[in-house]
Amino acid sequence: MRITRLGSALGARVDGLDVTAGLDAGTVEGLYQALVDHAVLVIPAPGLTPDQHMALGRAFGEIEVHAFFPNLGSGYEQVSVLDSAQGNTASMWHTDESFLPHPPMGTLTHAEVLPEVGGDTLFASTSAAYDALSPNMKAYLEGLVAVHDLSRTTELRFRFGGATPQQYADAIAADRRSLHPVVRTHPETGAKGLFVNPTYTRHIAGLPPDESDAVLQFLCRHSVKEPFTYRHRWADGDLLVWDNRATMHMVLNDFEGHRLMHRVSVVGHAGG
Ligand SMILES: O=C(O)CCC(=O)C(=O)O
Repeated sequence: MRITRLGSALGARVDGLDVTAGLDAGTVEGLYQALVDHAVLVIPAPGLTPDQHMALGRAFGEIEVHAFFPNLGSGYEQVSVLDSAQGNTASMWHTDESFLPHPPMGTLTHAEVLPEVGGDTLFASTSAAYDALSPNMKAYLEGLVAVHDLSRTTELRFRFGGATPQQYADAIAADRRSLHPVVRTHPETGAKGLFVNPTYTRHIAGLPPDESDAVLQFLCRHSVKEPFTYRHRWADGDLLVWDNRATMHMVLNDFEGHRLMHRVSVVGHAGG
């Protein structure tokens, strides 16, 4: 297994590994360490089948059924499908399912169909963003807690005519939200990272609404400044693994044609 860095803040390419063949315990350990070190891994995996994809996810832990993406169905519920033809392109910055009490620790996404050009995925390091804050801002954020709410996405679509009033009402009734510290400590590295995102974070608890809005707007903009990011241009068969405890990501919705991804997420635990 050869690891080559791809970005200054995060991202590395892994070569010399046939993930379709199954991995022994030592290799899984090495891969996990590489994930902790680089936060995003790019692994060539042409022809990866859903069974192999799930097996690889299980090497990192229990795999989940995604809260809202469609999946491959019977026996393959843990393989969710992001199909641009169904209107599913995750084009706003987010950390996966941050509205859950324990968001996934990581996600493995495999390119099934790629557009001829475009549709890159951007990643941002939450610890690089935290480290670059002023000491005054770090002190201000200490102890703050934010509400992450799945219905925020439906609300945004509703406001722009992409969801019906009933869908919006159902999303609110489903009440999928959790409180998380604004600054989270990574359980493996001990690094502090900013944990807010414009997709799910609704407000910071206990602050006046205008102050909460202003702080969140600042943090969300700050988090994705270029020095903290890696931009991935997909090649056929690429498998990306990201540490969801250390990153945010979004897809650039700049493409024409079909983009179809299969994704498997690994369940997260208390403390990350
Ligand atoms: O399609 C991608 O490149 C990223 C997908 C994504 O945002 C997600 O799985 O949450």
